[in-house]
Amino acid sequence: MIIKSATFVQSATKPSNYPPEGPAEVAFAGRSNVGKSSLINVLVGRRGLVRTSSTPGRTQLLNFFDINGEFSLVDLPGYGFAKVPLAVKKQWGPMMRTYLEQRRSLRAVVLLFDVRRVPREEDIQMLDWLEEFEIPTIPVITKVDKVSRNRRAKQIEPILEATGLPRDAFTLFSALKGDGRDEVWERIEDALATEI
Ligand SMILES: Nc1nc2c(ncn2[C@@H]2O[C@H](COP(=O)(O)OP(=O)(O)O)[C@@H](O)[C@H]2O)c(=O)[nH]1
Ligand SMILES: [Mg+2]
Repeated sequence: MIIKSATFVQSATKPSNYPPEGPAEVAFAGRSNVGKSSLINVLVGRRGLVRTSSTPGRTQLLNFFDINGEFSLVDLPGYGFAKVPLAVKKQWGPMMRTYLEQRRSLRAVVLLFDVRRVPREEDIQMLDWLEEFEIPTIPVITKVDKVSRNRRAKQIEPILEATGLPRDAFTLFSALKGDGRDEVWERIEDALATEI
């Protein structure tokens, strides 16, 4: 993928604020701090395009980015951030479900798992919704640089167990080292090219 332009379009919480339906879209989901924004920045090769480690308030929005004027990437609100007020936490489920159910341009969701963490309820909830709405899923295990190569197989066992997905469903990724970048792009390009 050659990136000619990557620009922030707008933030939204509800469909009336989404950009108009049109270009094919791929969204990124996962708990707060799992590395969604870092993954997007590495993919497009723009370190500052998406704010990383931003305040919880800002992360509770859908952030739409235009790439090459050809397709969109969407940074979805994270979950599991301790400092988010309860009222905001309660909005996460409906906000996510609404987007997944209504967004016709959506071609796939990249779902991120931290190599060091056991998946939580919301991760499984996301997988269930993606299945319910028949949205192709690209599961990615991030921060693999935090675990030595010979411990990785053991380390990801709880993720395989909790998700019920086979090892080869996952792409291993590191924003720090760039591992997995090409593989994630390939999977995104396949999804963008597929009519659903
Ligand atoms: N070592 C390492 N740190 C990462 C990686 N991806 C993200 N991080 C760090 O994890 C923190 C959260 O990342 P961010 O992209 O903001 O997560 P988000 O909340 O899911 O968007 C930041 O401090 C990142 O620098 C990775 O692959 N390896
Ligand atoms: Mg983020």
